[in-house]
Amino acid sequence: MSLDDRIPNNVDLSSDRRLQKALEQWQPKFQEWWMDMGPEGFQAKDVYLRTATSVERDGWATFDYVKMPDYRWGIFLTPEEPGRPVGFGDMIDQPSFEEVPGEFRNSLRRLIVTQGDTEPASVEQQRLLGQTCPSLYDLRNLFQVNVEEGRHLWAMVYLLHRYFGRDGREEGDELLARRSGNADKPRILEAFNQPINDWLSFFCFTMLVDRDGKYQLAALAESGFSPLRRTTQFMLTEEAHHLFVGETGLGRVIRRSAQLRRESDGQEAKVGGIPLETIQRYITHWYSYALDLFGSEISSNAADFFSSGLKGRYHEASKYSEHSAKDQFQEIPIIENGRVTMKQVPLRNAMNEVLREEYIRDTERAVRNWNKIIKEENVNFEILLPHRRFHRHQGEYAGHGFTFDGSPLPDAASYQAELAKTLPTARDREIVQSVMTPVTKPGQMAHWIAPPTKGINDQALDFEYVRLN
Ligand code: BYC
Ligand code: FE
Ligand code: FE
Repeated sequence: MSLDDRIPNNVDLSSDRRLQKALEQWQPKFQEWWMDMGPEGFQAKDVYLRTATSVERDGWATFDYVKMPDYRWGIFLTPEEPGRPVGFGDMIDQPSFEEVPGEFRNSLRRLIVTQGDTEPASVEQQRLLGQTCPSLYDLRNLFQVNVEEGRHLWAMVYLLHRYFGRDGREEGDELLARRSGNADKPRILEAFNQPINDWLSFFCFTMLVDRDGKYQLAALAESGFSPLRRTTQFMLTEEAHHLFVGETGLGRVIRRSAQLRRESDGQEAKVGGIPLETIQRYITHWYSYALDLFGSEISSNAADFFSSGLKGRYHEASKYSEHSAKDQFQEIPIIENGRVTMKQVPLRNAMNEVLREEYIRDTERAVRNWNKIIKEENVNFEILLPHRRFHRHQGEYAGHGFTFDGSPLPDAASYQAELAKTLPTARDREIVQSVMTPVTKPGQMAHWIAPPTKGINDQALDFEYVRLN
């Protein structure tokens, strides 16, 4: 571990002067981007942050007050696994790739760039949220997520610089040039161009979109390209907290809304809460965009990624016994003449759908837990996930109208009516905005959200997680 180098790392950066120099030239550009596009209004504040300082399973992070621009963004790979072969696809059992195989160069670069692009995008999307934080605890979690997404960008830029030479360096610069939501230079994937203007959206995003990140990273953590495998494995350690923030954040909003609904006879908006129906519509919005992130149900890209050993299935090594996925098929419902029809697809071409299914199961688990919370509060309401066909912009179902439950709709007008009922309305957004007033006294919580069950790193709930003075 070289923690005191200009760029903290465990990749022996100082032994490769050219690479070190190239990354040290990228570093000030990253810093400049962080000052421009990172959390607005809090760059000079002390934040109680964890910093990755080791890749051991226990004790990999150090907690302390840090000003965000001084955060030690580093390059950390999990330890080498000598002798671990490619685990799936056509190159199965051959030695893992330590350099980029020429024939896979383009697909690999595309995977790394797509992954890398999401990291700064999310920081851009979240940059104004500090100004309306529901508590110092939540404010700190927002910033923790933001600095770690910055580190994930570093992880991808390291791969680009180290393994892709000049075009890798150009891609590294492009990652700082695209902007979330910008019409001329948008981020690559659509969920990362959607605005996040309030904390309900933030919790939906970290619950549902960071969770796509978990599954994509896990698929890349099976990669036969060893540096990609090792870097994504370590990213997943940090990612767990992002998912915790999202899942418990939504759970806390749901609990508070249920309490206020009971106390106000179903008038939670009148007593400063967010109606459960509004929460439902926000979840519906973000879930449908998150499903798009898995790509087309039938994808030759996905088949290529799998064949070449670059991107596996979720827990490929531990969960499956057969790793070629050859001569196997998956039934995918497709749309033909306005009807849902089953189509047999080679399993390799269905890998996006296979990963999406893991994601859906995991999300359904979280929804069951939220519904338990609502029950505990003695309120009669159920959060539902829309059908996977509903409101999709990518893949087989894009361009077709479906109900929330997934039934085909005959025309554009009926689809528009369905969307008007199921997606956030102007009134929903108004209600949510109306409760977004900052709460910044240690230990205090905004009225619309229940407190968390415990603090960060065993600190008390009224710990000063961010020093604002
Ligand atoms: N929006 O065969 P298809 C995270 C494009 S999140 C816009 O369906 P493929 C994080 C696609 O690029 C995890 N465009 O797609 C979370 C292709 O374009 P081209 C991010 C889309 O390649 C929160 C065309 O449509 N990581 O880490 O099989 C905070 C048709 O392609 C979208 C990864 O995504 C979309 N939603 O699968 C911070 C992993 N979907 O080439 C961070 C790396 C597809 O025709 N990426 N397109 O111009 C991949 O594995 C694949 O690229 C995808 C798409 C799964 C995304
Ligand atoms: Fe990330
Ligand atoms: Fe994340």
